[in-house]
Amino acid sequence: MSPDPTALAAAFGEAYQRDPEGVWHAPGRLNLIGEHTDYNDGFVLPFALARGVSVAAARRADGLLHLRSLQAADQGVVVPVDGGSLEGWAAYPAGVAWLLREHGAGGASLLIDSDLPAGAGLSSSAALECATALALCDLYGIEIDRRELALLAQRAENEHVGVPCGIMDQSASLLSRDGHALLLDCRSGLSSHVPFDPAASGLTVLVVDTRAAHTLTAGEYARRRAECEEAARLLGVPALRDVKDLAAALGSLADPVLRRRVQHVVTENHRVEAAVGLLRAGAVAELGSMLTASHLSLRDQFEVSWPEADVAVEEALRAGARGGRMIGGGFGGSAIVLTAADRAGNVRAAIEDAYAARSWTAPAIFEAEPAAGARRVI
Ligand code: GAF
Repeated sequence: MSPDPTALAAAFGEAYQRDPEGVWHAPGRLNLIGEHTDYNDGFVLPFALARGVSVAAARRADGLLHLRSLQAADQGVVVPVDGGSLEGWAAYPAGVAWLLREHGAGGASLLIDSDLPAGAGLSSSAALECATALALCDLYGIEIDRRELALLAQRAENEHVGVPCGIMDQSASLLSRDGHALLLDCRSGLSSHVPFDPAASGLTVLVVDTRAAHTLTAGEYARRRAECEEAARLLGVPALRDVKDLAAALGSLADPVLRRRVQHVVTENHRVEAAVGLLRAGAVAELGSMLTASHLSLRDQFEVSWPEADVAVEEALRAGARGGRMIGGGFGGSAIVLTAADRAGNVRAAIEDAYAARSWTAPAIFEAEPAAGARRVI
């Protein structure tokens, strides 16, 4: 999947009465493991989805940025490329354009299309930032390596949207490779591609959009970040990634909340390491218990899970899945389940039945395979 680039180019023609100079696509991401570790200088293991955000674009000579989206009910916005402030969806592409101005980007008309559900915790925001960034770099001949571009997109979200997100989502969108998960060291920025082909092992990854919409602007994400920073300060380390002796660290912290946060981050980094070992050894099915351990830690220690995710994981396990967990920032969004392919139908039905029995909105469940990172498509 992914939005049809030819249809998007045609829609651009109608919207702006001219042809676009190109169409760029950036995928959403699914994080296999390594949650709430990125802003602790730790490790993450996401992969790119086939779904994402596409941007048709053309330069403008008048120094303006015209932003329209096929998903937005509004008529779009027009802002100077020199800077400004915006709210809502347009702040993401505008923030990127404003930062790229320093590198030589000028005005542009953009038409955006997406096949990622917004608020599902699949990084539609990062995909929008990254597709915009690639489009403007190509249009204006700006050469920035993708690691730097990920940092710029993250900065756009931090400074112009006000979300203190880490570097995982933008990195996954820009650096991922088809058939691989991306192992990223969020401190050094070094990354490697780890082969991940669940189908070859008779397995399927199900994404369960729990339809409980999350929003990172809600204070809890920022609060978790602040708690982690406070714990690192009390422990005398630059970041929680540097905690080497977990028992000693837990023993020295008086606050039970901070102890739980540290416990999650330190063990989650270990789980990423272990997961990479399993993938490299071809033991993909064994990943399941690692996912479930991550979920329990996110639920009980980091306290960011939500009832629909807990039920999805519990029901999936009851129906024979290998493992599952919530993904993303938490408090809504999606969960993932790793299951034998021939059990996927049962797992899916078990989750749907459990939601129906609670009169919850039906979940949207789809299969995911590691797809390619952001690229020009026309
Ligand atoms: C969100 C953030 F944007 C990421 O940077 C990361 O912190 C994630 O939550 C939690 O792992 O997706």
